Amino acid sequence: MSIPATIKVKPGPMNSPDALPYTLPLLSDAEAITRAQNFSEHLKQRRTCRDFSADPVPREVIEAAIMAAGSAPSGANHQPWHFAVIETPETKRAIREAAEAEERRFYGTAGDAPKAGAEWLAALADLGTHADKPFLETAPYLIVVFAQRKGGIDEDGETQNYYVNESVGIACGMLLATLHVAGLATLTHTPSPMGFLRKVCGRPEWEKPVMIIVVGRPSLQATVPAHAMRKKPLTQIASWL
Ligand code: IYR
Repeated sequence: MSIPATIKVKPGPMNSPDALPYTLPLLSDAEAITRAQNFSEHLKQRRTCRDFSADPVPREVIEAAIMAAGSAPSGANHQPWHFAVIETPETKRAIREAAEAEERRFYGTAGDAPKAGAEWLAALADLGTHADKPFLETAPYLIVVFAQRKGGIDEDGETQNYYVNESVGIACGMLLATLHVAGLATLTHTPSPMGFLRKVCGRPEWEKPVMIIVVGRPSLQATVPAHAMRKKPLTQIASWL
């Protein structure tokens, strides 16, 4: 394959005075299609995993995935996220205990009526989830994702942030994609409510915990619910106008 030419874009009048040229490799249509299809096929193999092995994974993979997440687009480029990486057994245990206590209230296995409505519980029946979350202790890493309501780019805790949910959502997608490319299994876990994570991770009150991303290798017994394999076709998720 020949080395792709590059397009150089001249800083134009719409750009800031210190704008830098933006270049991308110029791919043939065939190459662009192949790359997009291959990447799509690869990403489609990602499954949510709920049964992790205790095998360690390299810290460098986690670091690279967080750097990928940190390169996500964000409102005013304020990068309104923080990733707390949990690796010690004590902190994992603290998170598991607090999360399971909330989940027992959610599923109604704590004695009281479930906090989740009947429709929600019925929707989860397809996935077979329940209040026990052993993976929070088994998996080698938990990444707790925080959204910063304020902080700006210099994290002074004062400046307003913008499109925080959207920005953090995109960053989480890039984190998951990078971990998948590295051959690791992930689970987006959202105990509700999850305010306890702020305290466990020592984060300030203006940060909102968004999710726990559990990272590791699937256990040898790991399975995927058939329901999770059902993905909507292109015709259902896209329209062309
Ligand atoms: N947080 C609970 C419930 C749960 C909710 C949704 I929506 C899911 O897609 C999966 C689980 C739990 O983790 O079990």
